[in-house]
Amino acid sequence: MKQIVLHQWVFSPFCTKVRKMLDYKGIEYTTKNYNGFLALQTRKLSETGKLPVLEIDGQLIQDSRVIARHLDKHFPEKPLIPADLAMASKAEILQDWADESIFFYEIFFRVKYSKALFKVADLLGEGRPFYEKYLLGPAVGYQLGKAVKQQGIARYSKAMVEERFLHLMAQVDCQLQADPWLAGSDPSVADFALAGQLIEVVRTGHLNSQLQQYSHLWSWLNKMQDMPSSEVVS
Ligand SMILES: N[C@@H](CCC(=O)N[C@@H](CS)C(=O)NCC(=O)O)C(=O)O
Repeated sequence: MKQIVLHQWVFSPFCTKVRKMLDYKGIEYTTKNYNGFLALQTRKLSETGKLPVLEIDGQLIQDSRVIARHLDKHFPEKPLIPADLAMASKAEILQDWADESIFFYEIFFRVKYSKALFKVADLLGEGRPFYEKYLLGPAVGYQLGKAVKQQGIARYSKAMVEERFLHLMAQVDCQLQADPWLAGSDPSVADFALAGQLIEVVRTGHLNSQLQQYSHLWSWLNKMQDMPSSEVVS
């Protein structure tokens, strides 16, 4: 059997996306967390230093999209990219939207709500000497703040960003009223990419009561969250 290790941060939407894809396919894996100062070691895993990185029998694969394609090639059951070409293109376009646009809403909410930032600092400090979270928490907040400023979303007010985000979620709710999954009759990269982001927005917490009103979206997200895990915990 292949030895599969997911190098991750539990609060990274892209790492959640990969965990869920592995779970969906029923592929057994272990995880390695890079909390606290261990984050410095991610530079050795890939040229960007970003996570997730999936290690399969010693081979390191970076980027959740490349990982999805690799998984489909080597574990073809339950494809993440639909076989139907029209559905495959829809899935890939929605994946890109979730990864490159919704991601910035998710970061915005984290940065603008101090409770959300404290939650991330707590998760970042798990299993590490207590002072690491106090040193790294503000650094992460600063980096994320810089990212949303550069991308542009941080120039808008909280109220405006929330309204835009909820408007988009209403559109997704309409889609999910018509079809159970975002692209085709089964979960695809579109579902995993969006769920990865939204699970973190839900962790942030301040929009949960509004999100719950989108009943199709909310029950779809619950299905994604409740997917049985195939992680092997030693
Ligand atoms: N396109 C990448 C994005 C990965 C990504 O941005 N990961 C973030 C964590 S959410 C990261 O590693 N940030 C640390 C850094 O940029 O140094 C993917 O899909 O895997």
